[in-house]
Amino acid sequence: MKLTFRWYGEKDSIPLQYIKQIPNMSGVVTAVYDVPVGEKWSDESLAKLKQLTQDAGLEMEVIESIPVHEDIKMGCGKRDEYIANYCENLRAVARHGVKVVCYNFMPVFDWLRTDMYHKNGDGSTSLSYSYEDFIKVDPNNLHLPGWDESYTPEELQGLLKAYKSISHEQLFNNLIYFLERIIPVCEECGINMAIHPDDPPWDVFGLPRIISCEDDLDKLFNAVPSTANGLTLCTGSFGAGRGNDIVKMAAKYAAQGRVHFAHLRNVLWTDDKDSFCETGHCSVDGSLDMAQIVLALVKNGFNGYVRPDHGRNVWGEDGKPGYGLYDRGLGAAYINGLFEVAEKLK
Ligand code: DNO
Repeated sequence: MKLTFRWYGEKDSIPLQYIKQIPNMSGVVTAVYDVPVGEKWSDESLAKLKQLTQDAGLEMEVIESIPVHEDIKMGCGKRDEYIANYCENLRAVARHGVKVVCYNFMPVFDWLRTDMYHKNGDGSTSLSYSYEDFIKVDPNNLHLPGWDESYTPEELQGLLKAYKSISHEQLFNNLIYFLERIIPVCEECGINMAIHPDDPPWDVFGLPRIISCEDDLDKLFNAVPSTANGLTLCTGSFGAGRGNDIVKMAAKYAAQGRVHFAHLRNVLWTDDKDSFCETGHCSVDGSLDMAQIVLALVKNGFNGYVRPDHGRNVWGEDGKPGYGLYDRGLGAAYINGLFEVAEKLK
């Protein structure tokens, strides 16, 4: 595996040098952040990112994400133009040595939580999702932690209304339409696409979600068989869905050569509904067996990119929720240990 770390570009408060100091760190996972969704990324922006990471002794082989415009997801408006731009972006990142592109196909919202600063008993804070808090949210008057500034209230209501007429099947067909056009470009320029699962893995506010479980993945891979059509195995996202057997999924999709990227983190199920809280990475802290997941990956030939995912805020750090330095650093150390043992003993 290649251990990586998410880095939000020059605006990230974590210096590249600190990332490089994490044992066995190979590179960063990053993106061009100052271009509106759907537009083209310039070679200059990519060259600059590449230069900065290279100067710090790090690689830039994974992009997370090239976001997908809502017109593509809804199958309307300027979708073909946005797909053409997407293809250009794939060619551009490939020219800068990128091998994997992580993306998602979740309507309107990407991840969703009800609290970004959930206070844990030990004084650390983490992202959490409470079923009780979620059902109190009024979809007509949405205020969501982390999303409040992404859309104006009118834009948000417009999007929610537009999606009312889009079924799961239509959304899936729109994903396939998109993949059928971009995967040949990926094959030509040596990129693997790694779709990120729905987080959490169920419909929210009546919005359809289509990458939530094993059946969804089977359907996706059957429709577009190229292995360039692959997966980001995000253990925390799938793991919030209690019906998902992550160890089985890790083994199955690694064996198919479809796991191009793994986000490794743990979650703790906190009630008998859907609620969960993000924890430290270790198995003992949450509901997922991280060692069995890593073993399943390694035994089935996984040799892709890995990153620690959301960390808590610990040791007084006031980091970007989920993306501080300390707890992700601890996660990285733990991931190194799991892989070393799995690879030696497999
Ligand atoms: C959350 C991330 C996601 C991920 C996107 C990929 O912290 O894992 O936002 O980057 O879903 O497109």
